[in-house]
Amino acid sequence: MESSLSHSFSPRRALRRLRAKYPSIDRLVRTVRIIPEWLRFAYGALVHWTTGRTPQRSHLALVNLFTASAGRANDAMAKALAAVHPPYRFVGSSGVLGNLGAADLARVQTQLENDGYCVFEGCLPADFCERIVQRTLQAECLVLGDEMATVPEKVRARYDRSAAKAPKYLLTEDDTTDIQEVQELLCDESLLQVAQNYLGAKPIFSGLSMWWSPPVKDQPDVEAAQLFHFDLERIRWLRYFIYLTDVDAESGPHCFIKGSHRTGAIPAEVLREGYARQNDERILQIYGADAYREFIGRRGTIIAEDSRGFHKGMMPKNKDRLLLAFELSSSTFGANKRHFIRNIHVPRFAEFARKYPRVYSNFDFKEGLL
Ligand SMILES: O=C(O)CCC(=O)C(=O)O
Ligand SMILES: [Fe+2]
Repeated sequence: MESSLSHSFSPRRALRRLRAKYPSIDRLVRTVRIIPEWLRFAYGALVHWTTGRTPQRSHLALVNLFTASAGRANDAMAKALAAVHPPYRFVGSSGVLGNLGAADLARVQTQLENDGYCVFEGCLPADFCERIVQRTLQAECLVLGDEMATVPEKVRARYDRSAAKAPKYLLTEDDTTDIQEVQELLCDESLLQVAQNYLGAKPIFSGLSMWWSPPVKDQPDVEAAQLFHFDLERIRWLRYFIYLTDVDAESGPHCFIKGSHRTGAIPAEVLREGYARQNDERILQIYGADAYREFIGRRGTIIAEDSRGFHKGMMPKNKDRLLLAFELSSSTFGANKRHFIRNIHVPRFAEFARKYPRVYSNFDFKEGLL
């Protein structure tokens, strides 16, 4: 009985054999299998176009399309976005990243495309960073970390640098955008120009976040992004990680795997696990120690990064770190999170919001502000 079963024809087994033998059949099967995901994505794109919000299932379809195509689906969508939303003509490209001329912009672009990151040092004066630090210490933060996941209500507290209790103290988005220095950065032409070049399309400030990472644990915290992962909240994006405190090997430097943002750079067996966190051993085994980057830098250092590649914040050992992160994307399709602007502290910010509306289209300005 057993042997007759094992010799009976199984369509699944036959298809598996055919796929292994003929790559074109394998490609066809994979294409057919992701058609429902494309349909969910298309439905979500329509909803997003009409309402500005993305259904959760359609955001998941974006993630599934990324993992099923090793990033090719995102590349195709990004090309379409670039055609529909071609770049702005910004007046200049000087700002905190430097006095960027055409040759500098080309060099940055090449490095971002090839390596996935570009580090700019000494972008912000120490007193500029310190003013942000002081503002964050007066704000009520969201207290986050793996241990907090079991607490049903959101816990809020001020961050006390000498008595931290959790691995992440996140400022609310609205408090972050209410800081004068942050608003100055929001209308910085060097940040806008580099992002626009990378996206090939008008950039949108699609996500801002700022948080303290204190040394409170002896194991990396998943919630605080201390294990390798790739971000996938958008179709195509560039992130700026801005150090507001000095960061050395003890204070949880940001880490990136050079080149892992490139299409096809994530092996199929890793992609099959979907959107999963990975341990250091596996990542180093795949990419080699040569590709590993750990960004040590004084406050005022800015890392431009395509966080579609593997990255993490290292667990701080004995010093804390304050980081401000900007995400600029060619579309807000994906995670639904808008920012509220309750005050204008920098006239140029309002001027830019009027002049380049798409850049600030993910912000809700309090009535009468613009
Ligand atoms: O803390 C860091 O350096 C990385 C943060 C991160 O990966 C994220 O916010 O997605
Ligand atoms: Fe991340």
